[in-house]
Amino acid sequence: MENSISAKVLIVLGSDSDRERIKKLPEVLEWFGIEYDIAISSAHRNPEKTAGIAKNAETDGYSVIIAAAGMAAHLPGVIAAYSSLPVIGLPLDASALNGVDALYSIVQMPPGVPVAAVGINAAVNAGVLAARIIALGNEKISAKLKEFIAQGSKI
Ligand code: RP5
Repeated sequence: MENSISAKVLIVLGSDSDRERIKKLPEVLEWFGIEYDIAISSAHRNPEKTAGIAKNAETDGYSVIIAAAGMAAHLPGVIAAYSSLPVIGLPLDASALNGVDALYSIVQMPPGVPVAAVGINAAVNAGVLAARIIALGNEKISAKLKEFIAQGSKI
């Protein structure tokens, strides 16, 4: 297998206040040896910045985008509209509805613009899903994934 998929993930957070809830995500990506950058950009407060980040993600060398947001979490959907990369939506518990609002916003994308939703605050699964996508075309990450599964898929 050639390393046709770059081991580089872009994490986009809807707000600086979301950092606390995704704490495990960098740890997971680091375990796999996946490079990442974190951008803070709200789909409604900084719409043009968000569009620019999404439009440039592929040429910037990222293979997967993880977009995390709470409340009416349209961020992953907006990013999926501007980029053809796989987008993993990570709904966060940031409101009186305890993340169910964000989950429904992310999981109910209209046909043709998919976002792969993980569970509420499921930062670990977002990271492992990114690793699984990258492993399809990256020998090093594929080997790490096999090691991860062999040790019980725990981090
Ligand atoms: C979402 O609304 C963010 O992802 C955050 O979870 C929540 C609050 O955002 P700010 O009011 O800090 O912009 O967009």
